[in-house]
Amino acid sequence: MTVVEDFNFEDVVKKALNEALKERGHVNILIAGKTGVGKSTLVNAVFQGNFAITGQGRPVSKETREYKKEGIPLSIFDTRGLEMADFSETLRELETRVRERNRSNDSNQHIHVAWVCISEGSRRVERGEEELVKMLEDRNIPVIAVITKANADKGFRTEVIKLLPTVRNAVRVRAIVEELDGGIILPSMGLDDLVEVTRQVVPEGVKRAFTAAQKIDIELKKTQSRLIVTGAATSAAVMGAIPIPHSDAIAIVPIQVGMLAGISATFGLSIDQSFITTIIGSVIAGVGGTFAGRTIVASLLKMIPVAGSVAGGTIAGVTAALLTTTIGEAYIRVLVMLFTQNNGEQPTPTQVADAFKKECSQLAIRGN
Ligand SMILES: Nc1nc2c(ncn2[C@@H]2O[C@H](COP(=O)(O)OP(=O)(O)OP(=O)(O)O)[C@@H](O)[C@H]2O)c(=O)[nH]1
Ligand SMILES: [Mg+2]
Repeated sequence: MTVVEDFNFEDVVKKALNEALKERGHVNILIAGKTGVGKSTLVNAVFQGNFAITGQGRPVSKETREYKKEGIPLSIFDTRGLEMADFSETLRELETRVRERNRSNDSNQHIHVAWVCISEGSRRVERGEEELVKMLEDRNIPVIAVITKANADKGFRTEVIKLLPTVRNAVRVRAIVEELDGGIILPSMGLDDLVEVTRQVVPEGVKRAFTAAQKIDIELKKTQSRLIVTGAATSAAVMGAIPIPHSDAIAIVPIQVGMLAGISATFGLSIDQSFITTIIGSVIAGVGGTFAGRTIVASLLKMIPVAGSVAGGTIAGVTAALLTTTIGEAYIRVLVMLFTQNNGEQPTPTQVADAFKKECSQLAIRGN
């Protein structure tokens, strides 16, 4: 039996999907702060999917709730009660949970970063907040102080850093557009800084999950996706250079399917098998007109049972790499456009498939 006959399209897709999800990981963020400081508003401003207002969340302890959303690789642990006179009970409970989670062998379970939110208008840091920061740093969880509802610093940020010396950074944010008397409009601010600072401190293994879940910095999704394209192009070049008759074009298909799944995951699309199959359909429909495209399409079709009679072809290493890069870059362009149009929220599978098909057919025109 040859390598070619071993391939099964469904298996290729399933494997690509599992790997993309595994490599993306899951990021867990603890958000603490007095009631009303703007935690939920902040979460909704930074992350996809109206995270904090969708439902009540699962109670983790008396004062903490966990928020998750299908398809988004993020959990938010929303904690309050630290301003209460008996905050030590809240803190102890939280410490137990954090210790349990961070002992897990599965790093996707750990709390990776904490945002301790203090409203700028309050002009003070509470004892409970100081103790919380200390407790988290003792457990090696990086803390970022978030100064919410920012509109007049008056030296407060410096004060926060002085009182909470172990925080990695203190970021002033305004999560919503604010309208002052007299029609003065203050735009939102600081969200991009908060995303950048947070991305820097989360562990390497969940940076992709964080990049996917946030909706502020689309460039970040693009940069991270380009690394996937480069890796895939290199693998494709290697595969294309191995002289196995009739199998080399087929051999690069899993690489390209993996690349498309990886980019989808990095942008924060909710992906499943049918989604990936659909976007591969977009490539086939769009790029099929070019010479190099025909080779690839032929090999793709061969793996889809209905079209099994179409012959596979051979493809040179350089062509394989170039084609992989072209398809990857086209897909990134499409996702950047759609996410930007959608203010960082994910487009529907149909929107992605249609736009990608269109982009690929433009490639076909250029390629001829
Ligand atoms: N002006 C202004 N108002 C804000 C900002 N962020 C939040 N708010 C307002 O503050 C109020 C409380 O915000 P939430 O996000 O519900 O606060 P929270 O911390 O989640 O409150 P709890 O869930 O009760 O602990 C809402 O009316 C928000 O619109 C901001 O940056 N500027
Ligand atoms: Mg809230």
